[in-house]
Amino acid sequence: MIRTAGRPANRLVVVSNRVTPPATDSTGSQGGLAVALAAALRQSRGIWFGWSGNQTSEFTGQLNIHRSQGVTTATIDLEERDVDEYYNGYANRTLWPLFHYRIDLTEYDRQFDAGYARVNRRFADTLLHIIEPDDIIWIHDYHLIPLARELRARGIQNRIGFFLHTPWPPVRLLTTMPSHKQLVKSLFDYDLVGFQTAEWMDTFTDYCVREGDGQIGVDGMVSAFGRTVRAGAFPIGIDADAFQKAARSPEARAMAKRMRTSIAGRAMIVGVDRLDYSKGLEERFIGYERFLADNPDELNRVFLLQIAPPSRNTIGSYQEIREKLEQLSGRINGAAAEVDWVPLRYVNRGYSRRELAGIYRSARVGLVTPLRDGMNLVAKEYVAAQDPADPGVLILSRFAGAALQMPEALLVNPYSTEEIADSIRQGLAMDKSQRIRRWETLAEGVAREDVTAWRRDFVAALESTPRS
Ligand code: ADQ
Repeated sequence: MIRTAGRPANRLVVVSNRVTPPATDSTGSQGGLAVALAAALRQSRGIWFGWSGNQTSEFTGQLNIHRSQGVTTATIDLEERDVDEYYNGYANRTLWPLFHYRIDLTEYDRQFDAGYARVNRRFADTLLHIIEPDDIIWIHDYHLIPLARELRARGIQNRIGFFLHTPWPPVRLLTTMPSHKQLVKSLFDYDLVGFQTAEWMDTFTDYCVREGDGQIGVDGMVSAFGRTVRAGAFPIGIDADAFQKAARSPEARAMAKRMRTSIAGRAMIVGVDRLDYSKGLEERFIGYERFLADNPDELNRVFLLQIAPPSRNTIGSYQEIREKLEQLSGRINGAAAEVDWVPLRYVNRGYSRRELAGIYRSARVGLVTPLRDGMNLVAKEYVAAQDPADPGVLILSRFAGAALQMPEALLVNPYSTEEIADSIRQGLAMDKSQRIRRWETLAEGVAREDVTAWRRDFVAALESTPRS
């Protein structure tokens, strides 16, 4: 329950594109946002509103309310056209690649714009029936940037905050989008706009100064387009306590035992990612291939387990990355495998959080090398799951938001095949005392800057933001 200065907390209304009730949290197909929000909501008296994931032939706006494992959810179904134009279109073919610096994959289409605006209106129309005067409204991610504007147009006066889970792109990339000003202006209908890191916040304020004739004031106040909003950095964390407990659970132990048998005295390197081009999987495979070529003595003594459940697989760029990875894994295994050893185990399915914790704990190296990532929760989960007496080594991309909080990891440039190969060798060779020293600092940070701190800091900042 959120409490500020001894008075009862206001109710928290969390809004995100997809709502995944915690009971279904076993397949791993949900991303970091869903995992973090379920944890944040369990700790507060609140309600989580968004799309159910179901499609209907016609939008009805009917609300489905559920309560599961301490979290109340309110969902709506979307029309097939909404899913095409808003979700698969504007959100995942325009904003996602653009916000991850991939203008080569970014598609601009007016139908997508129209679908995005329509779904944001539909969200606002339905939310009106839920919002009470003292509620605090917290809207998440790039799918719902204009939602505050729509709510304000319907007379909602509540405090409304927005948190972006992805990076914010540099001005020169963002301005390739035809409707960039309209999109950014709509952020000024929030009271508070949160980013994962100071770096993404700086690129946002840079845009405001250059394109919106803006000025930066004290305490994160940004004025542009004749309006003012407060901006801040709120690095998201994991539910570290729960994850450590998960790592000691019977399911995790059983998985660790199963892994020990299958590892058979070798060293395991692990990667766990949604199958997404932003995660640098292709570059990671090539870096690992290079490591094997540079270190023939390691053949048959090490293997990489890459777990990558497919996501967004109706989109062409996701089908392409999947095909590339299948080819690459075939090439790596074809070149080096022996009758009793394959260098790369490539697994396209999800695991429960407890199983995942057991897998992380069994790995000597955690390989987390996104090309660009808002934060990256896998890096934090890997650290939280380690055995304090014999922890593994985290290799982390310097382009993940998490790198700013985790300098004790081996930081790498994920575009450099040599750096990936060298860091794998360094990670495998690191002696126990150095592993423990680095891990202790990392684990302390993961525990301190956890999901509770993230929620508490964001909500406190939202509550204390002056109203204009
Ligand atoms: P994602 O891009 O989804 O999240 P990430 O932060 O790594 O990326 O979170 C992935 C989550 O999915 C982790 O909790 C992980 O355990 C889980 N997961 C992945 N593969 C799995 C599998 N095979 N089985 C089970 N679980 C699996 C977005 C942003 C990130 C940001 C988060 C939270 O892109 O930058 O860190 O939101 O803000």
